[in-house]
Amino acid sequence: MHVIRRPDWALPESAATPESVWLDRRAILAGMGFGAAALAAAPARAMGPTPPDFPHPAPRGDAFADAGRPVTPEEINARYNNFYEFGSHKQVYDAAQALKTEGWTITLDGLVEQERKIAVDDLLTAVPLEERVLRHRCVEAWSMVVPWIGFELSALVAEAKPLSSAKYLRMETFLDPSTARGQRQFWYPWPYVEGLTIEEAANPLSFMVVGAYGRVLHKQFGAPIRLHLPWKYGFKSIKSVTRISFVEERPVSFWEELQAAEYGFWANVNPEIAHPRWSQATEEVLGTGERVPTQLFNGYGAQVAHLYAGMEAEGDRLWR
Ligand SMILES: Nc1nc2c(c(=O)[nH]1)N[C@H]1C(S)=C(S)[C@@H](COP(=O)(O)O)O[C@H]1N2
Ligand SMILES: [Mo]
Repeated sequence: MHVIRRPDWALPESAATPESVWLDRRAILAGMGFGAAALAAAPARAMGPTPPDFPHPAPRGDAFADAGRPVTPEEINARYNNFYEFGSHKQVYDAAQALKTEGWTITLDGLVEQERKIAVDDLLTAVPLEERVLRHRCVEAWSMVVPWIGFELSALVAEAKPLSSAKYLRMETFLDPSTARGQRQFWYPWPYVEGLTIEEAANPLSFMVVGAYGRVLHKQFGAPIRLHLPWKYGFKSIKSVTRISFVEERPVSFWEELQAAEYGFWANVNPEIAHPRWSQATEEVLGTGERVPTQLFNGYGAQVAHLYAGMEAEGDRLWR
């Protein structure tokens, strides 16, 4: 994610060139005779502690058993994350281990019958859990495939009992600069915020994630609970959610606040609408060195395209 509003001197070099850092490292490894396979086979040394096996049954749903592409190896995925709370670069797995996830709660407030706090541990015994193998497309033009464990966001909305006046969900990540060093970078508008419409939240594809690769969610993936919206650019999939507010006005997200012309509210994946500074036509498949064509709605149009029917007036804003 590039942010150009602040002066160059304020930008750590790693934040200015996240993609080139990755590509260079890969090129160097390839040149040395280590391809993706060698990376995948590398010991889990730098992955951080391996989380325990997921403690509840979560059957793999037929509809999401196969993403049409191989699953990204866990060791690669767990060492390549966007989690700005722990640094504006990809290698945050170590720093993210500081996150304390025990006793985590989510506040449900705003336009709801009654404001409440719900413990994630309680939630897990109240909702139907399943495993879904899903494609994820970052706005930076790389992608991955992850076997997530989670439940439909609609189940959480049902717990919240929103009023009919609620039009949007505003979601927030924790705020704790003492454990998340990235939050001491004062020029970012912490805490991380994202949002979606009530209709989007009701769509069965909107998924709350609590596990991955058969385990409790790795901290660097946004433990203990994060969102995954597979048809939108990755920044919409907010991590480590602590609060969901039901609101009438469209929320302004973290990235929109920083750079509205580049990162908007809808951010639906579309290969034909370029980011202002790069093409979105293709994507690098994480860990393989392969580039593949990007698909409209990241290939999930059959499930979600109807949500945007008649919204042509939004123009390019639907796609970034
Ligand atoms: N709170 C929070 N959520 C976040 C981010 C972040 O920096 N902070 N990064 C986003 C971006 S840009 C992407 S691509 C995905 C990355 O998820 P992953 O690290 O599990 O691959 O998380 C999204 N959610
Ligand atoms: Mo992203």
